[in-house]
Amino acid sequence: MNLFRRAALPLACAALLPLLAACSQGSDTPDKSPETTGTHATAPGLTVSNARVVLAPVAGNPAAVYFDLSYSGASGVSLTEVEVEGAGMTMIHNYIESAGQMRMTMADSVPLTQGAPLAFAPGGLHVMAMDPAAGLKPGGTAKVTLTLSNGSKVSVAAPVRAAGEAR
Ligand SMILES: [Cu+2]
Repeated sequence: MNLFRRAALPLACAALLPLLAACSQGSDTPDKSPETTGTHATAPGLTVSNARVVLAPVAGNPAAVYFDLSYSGASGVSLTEVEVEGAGMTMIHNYIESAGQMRMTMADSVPLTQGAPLAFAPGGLHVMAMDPAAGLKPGGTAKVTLTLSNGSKVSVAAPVRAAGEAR
């Protein structure tokens, strides 16, 4: 992703969904440092890594969930749900470019393709978790469970970060 898009995306998101503060935070570069890597786990063909939950600046506002996926399983499988223990309803969001503008959209499911890693990251695919409980605190961990269209599930322990921390 080039610098222009990285800088522009949070603005577009903030304009569209002003209440979803998790979308409107800064445009810092995703953190790849090893100490922030989420617990690795595998389902048939699916590897989840670098999972993290980023809280909103205002307590109780939606949190954002990011992770990296790689897939080597059967074709025709998609990611259909991501649950966060201690939070309410979740939604998978993405950004699409429409008439030269980036818009945040709902993604009901995300197809998994062999050999095509997917990054859920700021400015792109992400999960929003409504109503995070007070028990989700920076420095803690949250159980994040991914469900695939074939019924398999994988859970990872994702570090919880404050709004201002590296995402
Ligand atoms: Cu969003």
